[in-house]
Amino acid sequence: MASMGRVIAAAASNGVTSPLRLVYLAVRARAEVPRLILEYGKVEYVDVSVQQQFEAPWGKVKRQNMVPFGQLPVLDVGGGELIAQEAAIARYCATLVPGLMPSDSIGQAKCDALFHAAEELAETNPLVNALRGEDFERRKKEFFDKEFPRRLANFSRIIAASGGPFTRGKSPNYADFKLYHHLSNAALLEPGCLSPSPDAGDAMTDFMAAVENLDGIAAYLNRRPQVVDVGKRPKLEPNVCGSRYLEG
Ligand SMILES: N[C@@H](CCC(=O)N[C@@H](CS)C(=O)NCC(=O)O)C(=O)O
Repeated sequence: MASMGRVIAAAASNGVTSPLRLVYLAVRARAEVPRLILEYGKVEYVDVSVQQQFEAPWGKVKRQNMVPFGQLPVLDVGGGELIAQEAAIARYCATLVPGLMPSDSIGQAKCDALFHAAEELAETNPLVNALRGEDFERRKKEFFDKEFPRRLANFSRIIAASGGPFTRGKSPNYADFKLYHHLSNAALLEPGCLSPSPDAGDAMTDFMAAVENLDGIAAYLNRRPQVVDVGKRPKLEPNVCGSRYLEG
């Protein structure tokens, strides 16, 4: 990655120079990918709760259409201008980090395809953060029996064909953080699910290690809240949205 100083990511389009504000809930789900990208890029941002951003509870924010689609996360890129939808937020964040987004449109489309293919592993979000009891067990079994193996096989093949360790070869692209997030959720649910196998070889373990060793990522992973009591009463410990609160 080219620039390693901590960057105040002005939203280039509107010239605002305040740190980005990532607004989300205390779960390890749809804000995690933008967060990983910003941490890797050393882009200045703050994690804020709904109450901190809007000075109102979620119910009111949603009812009064204070966020574009009645959903979180949203990213305040300056002066209250909001970007919604995880994919759009992640893509925007990636444009702030040298090297994560190819400059040509075909390369960009290929990264987008990887991102959206990894979205097909998004069942890991509710499984890790929300589901409980029988519902958890049933959906977990369905996911690991029907969805996970074929999707993992595709990614293993793609990584191996690229020469690895990332999905497009030697350096990471923005979709790698999406894939990493869902695979690390999967490994929380089913330890060993990424282990080397005759089908997949060691592409996935190498991929995970390569992301974890990226500058900025290891420190963030050590610092972020842990998910506890998965499948029973899942929650983050400490129960904060993001990890910046832990610093001060
Ligand atoms: N397609 C959206 C999905 C966002 C989404 O489902 N957000 C959930 C939290 S993870 C939400 O806002 N739930 C609260 C609600 O709908 O009231 C994205 O990718 O950002």
